[in-house]
Amino acid sequence: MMNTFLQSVLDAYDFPETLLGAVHYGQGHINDTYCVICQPQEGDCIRYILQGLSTAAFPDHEALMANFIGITRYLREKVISAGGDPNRETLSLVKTKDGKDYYTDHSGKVWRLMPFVEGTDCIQKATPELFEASARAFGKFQWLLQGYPAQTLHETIPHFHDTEDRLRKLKAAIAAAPLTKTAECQAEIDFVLQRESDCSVALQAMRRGILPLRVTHNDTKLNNILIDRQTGEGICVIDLDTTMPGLSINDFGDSIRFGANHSAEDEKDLSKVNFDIALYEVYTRGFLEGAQGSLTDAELEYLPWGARLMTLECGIRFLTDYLEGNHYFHIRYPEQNLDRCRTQFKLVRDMEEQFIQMQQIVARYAAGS
Ligand code: ADP
Ligand code: GN1
Ligand code: MG
Repeated sequence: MMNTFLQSVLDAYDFPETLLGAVHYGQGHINDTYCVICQPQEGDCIRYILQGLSTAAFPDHEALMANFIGITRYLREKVISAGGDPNRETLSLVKTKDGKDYYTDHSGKVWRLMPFVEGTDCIQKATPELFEASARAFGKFQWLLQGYPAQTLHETIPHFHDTEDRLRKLKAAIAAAPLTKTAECQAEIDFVLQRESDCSVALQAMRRGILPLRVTHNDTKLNNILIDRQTGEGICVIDLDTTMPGLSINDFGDSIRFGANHSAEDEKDLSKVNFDIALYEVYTRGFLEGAQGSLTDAELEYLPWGARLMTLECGIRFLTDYLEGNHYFHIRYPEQNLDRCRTQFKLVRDMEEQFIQMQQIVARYAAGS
């Protein structure tokens, strides 16, 4: 049985096939994602992804969808001219009955419908081969968007990877939270306060003109890429909602944060949470291959900082959300954001200890690229 609000969203679309139903889908933390299943008269069922955009995360849905349309159109052309399959190698939208790109429900929430990219896997943990494939795809994504008119992109979440601002927001959350809650998180709060100056490393380099702004994805988790089941290549980069001007080192870094370890993001047993430098190495190799020489020497030099900073920043964000009552990230239980924060800080510690090796690895592959 489909609930009535979902039915009313689906009523906005014309499905040529018989609509069987819609089920919750995927492991994203932000949008409300459903898989819609339809049965044609003959042949296999046809699937779609239906997403209700998060109102907590995205203040301006129109701007977000304008970015989505611009980027996917651009990528489509690039894929076609490279002889690829545009229906598998980039996302697209299904129009509503009245010809619109998305549907706005009575509460103002925006919904979009996309063809499901079939024959792919979306994974949470990778083998070294698949991790390297995802790195090639994210590196290539950045390379493909080099010529995109960045000035036409909207900033869908202001200050998204502004780590200094994330720190300020954490401090405000600490000040506003009940004492019992801040006491519970004292070790994590101290961890951040000892690293205040780190929060400025990439931003200062950007302000000084050392690191260039590029069109970047900004949310390069392994589960934001679809891997072709036949070839094992990262075929389609998804979750384009934060694609906007940013730093290349953050795209590199966020993938390392999520993928260069063997535990879940919310693992409670921290003895299982360990940064895996061998995975870091294969990712570095793949990312540089995908970026095809487009990174400057300074960007290469700062890549290891990207990993440390994205991991620290993400931990700060989980902690802030926990202190503020979990209004941003989807959770399954009340302490999940605190558990997530703790894994991030454990990984930061590991990266700090192995930072010289991380720099040496980048230098080795940069010299070979
Ligand atoms: P969130 O912002 O909540 O992470 P995503 O856009 O990443 O939302 O979508 C959540 C999940 O839905 C993805 O991790 C993936 O499993 C799945 N997904 C999204 N779009 C598609 C698609 N077009 N085809 C197949 N799976 C998809
Ligand atoms: C969110 O949307 P999703 O689940 O792919 C978040 C990222 C965080 C990540 C942590 C728009 O990613 O910034 O790094 O959770 N996305 C947004 O897992 O805030
Ligand atoms: Mg996602």
